[in-house]
Amino acid sequence: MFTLIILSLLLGCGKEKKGNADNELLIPFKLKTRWKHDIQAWTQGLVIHDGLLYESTGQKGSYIGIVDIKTGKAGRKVILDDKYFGEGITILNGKIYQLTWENHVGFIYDLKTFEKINEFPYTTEGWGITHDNQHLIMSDGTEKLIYLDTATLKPVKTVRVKDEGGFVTKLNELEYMEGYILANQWETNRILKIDPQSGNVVGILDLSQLAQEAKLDYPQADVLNGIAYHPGTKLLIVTGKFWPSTYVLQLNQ
Ligand SMILES: [Ca+2]
Repeated sequence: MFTLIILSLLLGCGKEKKGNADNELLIPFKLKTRWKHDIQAWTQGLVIHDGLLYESTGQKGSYIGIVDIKTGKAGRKVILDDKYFGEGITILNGKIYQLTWENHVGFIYDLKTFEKINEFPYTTEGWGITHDNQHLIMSDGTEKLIYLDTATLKPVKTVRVKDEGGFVTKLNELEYMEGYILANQWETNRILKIDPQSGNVVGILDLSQLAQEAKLDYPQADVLNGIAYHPGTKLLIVTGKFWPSTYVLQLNQ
């Protein structure tokens, strides 16, 4: 009996501690405005570059497009062949890098012309991608952030993301923000702020309210996905798969 009591106390304490730790990490934010989002867009990646919003999508007819924030529709597009399932994108040195999910190949496009200029292989699945100006950084659905050399496009380093409960898996869409990496954890309403030196989760953005609103506005709205950071205004732009809105947030951190 005594053992049971001790055990339940220990378990209870552990649970409470984890909950409090999560609360301490919560990043407060203010919703600045809403933009339209295409309810047919199965969002995989989101990027702001030179004042333009780029979105990549998955499923059949996966594309990369420049989004008109008044309509949510992508105007100029590059559409993948149906055998490819598109995933995240990032823009570096005049090029767009795009991952595919289970095809083990990434594509590189000229940013101005949208013409495909190269491909690169990888052995893992492809999920999210961003960069820190030195390396491309990709996720593969596990706890790993895989750093790629921009010249060889080969992995040079792996950071494993963890919180006090252990490794944090299902890292999906990524965004680099002021020395940290933001990662949406697939099938949750959370965006994690990660210290890339240690792999530690140092902040949590809980976007449950936005996900609820998206579902109320459009019941077919799926999971949170899509993070873009605008360094000039320090605003964060987020959306989700089939969400009717894209949200512009100011983080208080
Ligand atoms: Ca992104």
